[in-house]
Amino acid sequence: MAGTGIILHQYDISPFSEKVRIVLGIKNLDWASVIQPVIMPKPDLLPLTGGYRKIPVMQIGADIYCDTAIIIRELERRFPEPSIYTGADKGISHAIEFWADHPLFTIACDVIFSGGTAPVRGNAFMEDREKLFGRKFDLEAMAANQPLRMEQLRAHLGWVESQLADGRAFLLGDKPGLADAATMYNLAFIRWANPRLMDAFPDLAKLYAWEARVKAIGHGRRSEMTTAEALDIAEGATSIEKPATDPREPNGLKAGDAVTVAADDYGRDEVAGTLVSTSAQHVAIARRDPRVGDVTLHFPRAGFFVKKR
Ligand SMILES: N[C@@H](CCC(=O)N[C@@H](CS)C(=O)NCC(=O)O)C(=O)O
Repeated sequence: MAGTGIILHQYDISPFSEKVRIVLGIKNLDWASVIQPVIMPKPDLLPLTGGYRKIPVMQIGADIYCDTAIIIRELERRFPEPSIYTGADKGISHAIEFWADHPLFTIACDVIFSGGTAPVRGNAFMEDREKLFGRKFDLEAMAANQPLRMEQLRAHLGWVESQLADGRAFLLGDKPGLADAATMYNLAFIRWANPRLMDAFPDLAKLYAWEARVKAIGHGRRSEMTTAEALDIAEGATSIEKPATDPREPNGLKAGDAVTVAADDYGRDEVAGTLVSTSAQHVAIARRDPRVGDVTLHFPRAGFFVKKR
């Protein structure tokens, strides 16, 4: 077990996991990797998450962090040095993260899924992802759009190149931070799927040099853990979260409320629990599961809906 107690439920090709792994590298932390399935079912993940199926999920004892935004926020809170912020960039770093996780990630998926690595209709992976997104994919339309998406990718990557124009080593200065991790995982995803797509932009020399620098950061110190070990750790631990709801909650949420939490984009499975704590950036709910006992689940507020049951 890693001395930090960090357990990352993930799989190696998961782009969002790569975002967290880079942050673990920036902070040079030791962590345990628990490999979870790439598609449903996920019988050794759902007891921890109450139905949230996306990857990665971070576990520290009986505290379960769902979504990379809350995972990284918690890593920064528990392990502040070196910081994911490089200076006066706390707001803009999260705005860059949201851009990377939504429009940039969507473009990355579109160029990959129709750019020479097109998945085959009817295979288990595609069927799983169609369920995740709640719609049938129109593969012909995606393939037709792929050249147009490449133009958009070039425009977005052009912003990265401009950001590096003054010779800085990383996006917001001399040190790597959240903006680098969030931007980089998309590029690593495209490169993993099809290096030809990533190498299609000869005018982006500074971006390619930056890509190599971020890659060199590595992933901190990783060890392997089984799903059973992780579930046993949750069962034997107690959450550290204390009841503390924000008195300025816009809709009057308070500790003890029965609520559901769900993503507002894709994979909208509702997780039910009892409200423990809130802030503008965080919500924690408690729930009990027969396998792991009492656990506390943490989600970000941006990108999620919290509803009273
Ligand atoms: N907003 C989520 C997105 C996570 C996400 O979409 N993860 C992908 C893998 S990289 C996923 O869960 N795909 C479905 C699956 O693995 O079952 C986050 O930041 O963690």
